[in-house]
Order: sequence, then structure tokens, then C-alpha cells
Amino acid sequence: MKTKLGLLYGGKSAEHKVSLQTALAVIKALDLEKFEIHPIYINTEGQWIKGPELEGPVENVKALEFSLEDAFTPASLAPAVFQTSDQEQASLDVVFPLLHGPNGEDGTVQGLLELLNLPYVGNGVLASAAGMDKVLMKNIFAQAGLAQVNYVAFVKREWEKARDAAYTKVEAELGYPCFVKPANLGSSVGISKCRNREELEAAFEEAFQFDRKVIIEEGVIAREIEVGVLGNDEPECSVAGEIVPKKDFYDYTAKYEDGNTALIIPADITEEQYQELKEMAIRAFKALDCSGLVRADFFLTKDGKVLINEVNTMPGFTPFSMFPLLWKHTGVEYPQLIERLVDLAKERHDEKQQIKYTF
Ligand code: G1L
Repeated sequence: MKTKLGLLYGGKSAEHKVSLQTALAVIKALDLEKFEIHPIYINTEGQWIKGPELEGPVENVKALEFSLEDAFTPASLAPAVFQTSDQEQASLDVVFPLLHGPNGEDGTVQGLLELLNLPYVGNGVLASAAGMDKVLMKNIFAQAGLAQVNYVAFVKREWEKARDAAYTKVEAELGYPCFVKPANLGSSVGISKCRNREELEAAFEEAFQFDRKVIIEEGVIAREIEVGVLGNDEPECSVAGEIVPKKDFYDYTAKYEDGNTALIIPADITEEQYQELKEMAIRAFKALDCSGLVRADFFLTKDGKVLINEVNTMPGFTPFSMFPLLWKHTGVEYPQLIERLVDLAKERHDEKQQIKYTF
């Protein structure tokens, strides 16, 4: 029996195009002997449109951007698009959500899939939501005893009531340089580097445009190292990779280029550093109650200290993104990675079905 895989992509976010490109790459990699592909497109208006089952690879993203006229289910009501046209058959076996930002990565879509009792790839409601909030994530890391940069956080109201007290606290606990960021955004808008009080004031104004909660992190001089984690209750780590800003990498022979950065895989770090990264990545995965996958991002400071920066519960996922490349170098090619994630989704769902909710 083929696995009926629902592919959920598009979405009402800035990452709409990235999501489409990722869906295209995933479709290309799927073995049609093993999978039936049921595309579900969320257009930029936020409407859910179920397309026809895909009988073969598609040429370009245009073929994935359904309009309401060619919809199998002209749904504004999401659950309807999860039914297959054939009433005899069950609905989808597994859903693969390829969505970024609010309503996709923050646990809301995962919540819908839970209510429908459908297995889905990747992190659940709790990990997705906690992973979207930098303050919550860092508080959980702190509780798990993970080394990280110092940080402070404010909600808008606190800052409005006592601005100077907020700035003084930042200066006393972190000093300069520091980074001011909106707490809840997966992207890089509203982020500023501050070297003095004047810049700090402007940075607070800017960040509060994007969120009611702001985090300020100590600036460190460090290399950026990432590892991929894959699994459910016994997660495993990939090799490590390094992100190098392009302006710095003339002294590297970069293997991959990605916008303004180069990816070096495997990262040139010591065996001790790699063991520490792995141990911390797994601890972070468990602390956030992750499932399926995360990309764990670290700082490696000048004096050799390993600090966790964040985990990404929905990392870039084209064949040229860090997470798939890390696994490729660990011996898991892109199509196998996708199949493994689908299996992990089924396993987690099966296990959950065994849980008793009444007694
Ligand atoms: F389902 C997975 F595997 F968990 C998953 C889902 C989504 C992995 C990676 C992503 N990433 C994205 O959807 C994106 C960052 C490419 C979105 Cl635009």
C-alpha cells in the first residue's frame, strides 16, 4: 500500500515562495512507487486549496499554485481539504507541513492536525510554539543547564512605563555590544546591533514594531556552528557545519554558498567540541520536547566555549539548505531523509494512539 502523503505548502507569510520551492524539491525526491502525493496549497490570502493527486514530478512552482477555480475542495474550512475525494478511502496517512512563520511554524497548524488525528511530519504543538518564542526557548535552555549568552527580556508595557530602567538593566547585565530582537519572529526583521545607549533606544523602538515582547542578547565574538538532529525519543546528530559570512570567507574554500553566507561541512572543529555540540543538541531537543527534527545552532567563542543559540523546528529544507546538507554528509541522502521523517511521524502517531485518556 502506498502512503497517502498530504503536502501542505504556501501560506500567508513572507516565506510563501520558499515554501513553494521546498514543496517542489520534496515532490521531486519522493518515490511515486511508495507515495501518493496530495498537494494542499495555502494561497497568499490564506485560503486552503486542495489540488489533484500528483501522478508525476511537476515542472515548476506554477503547477503547484492552484486557484480557487481548479480546486478539488474550494475550502476556506481547512478540515474539508483533508478528506480524499473517494469516500470509501480513509483520508491522508501523513501530512508534511512546509510552512514558515505565524500559522505554520508556531504550532497552530500542528494543533489542527492533532484535532484531525492525522500523523504529521516534524515537531508537535508544544515544541513548535516554544521554538517560535526566543524568550521561552532560552528560559527552557537555562532550566536544562545549557550554556548560552546572557539575555534579558521585556514586554512593551514594562518598557513604556520605565524606559530608562530597561536600558540601565541591559547595560548592567549585558553591556555593549548587544542585540535587540523581537521575541516571536523566525525571520530577521526588527533586529539591531547596539554599541551605545542611543542605538539601544532606537533598537527598542524598532523591535517593538514587530512584537509585544523583545529580547536583548549579549554580543559575542564567535563562529556559528550548526548540527542536525533527527529522531523522536532517541534522537541522533548529524556532522557539524559552519556558517561563514561571505565577506570573511575568502580564506576558506567554501563548499556551498547560500545568499550572503558559505556553508562549510564538516565544520573544522575539534573532536571534543563536536562531542559537546552533540550532547547539547540532544539535551536541547529533549528539553523542548521535540520530535522528528531540529537544526541546533551554536556559537563557538574565541576561547573555545560552546554556547547554544537556538533550535529551529522548521529549518530550511531544500536539498541545498544546511539541514539536508548536514545529513547528506552524514550518509543520509535527501530522499531517505524525507522517508525517515515520514516514518518518524507515523511512529509518533502510533505511539500516541496507545495512550489512555480515560481510566
Ligand atoms: F516537516 C518537517 F520536516 F518538519 C519540516 C517542515 C518544514 C521541515 C522543514 C520545514 N521547513 C519549511 O517549511 C521552510 C522553512 C522551508 C518553510 Cl518556508
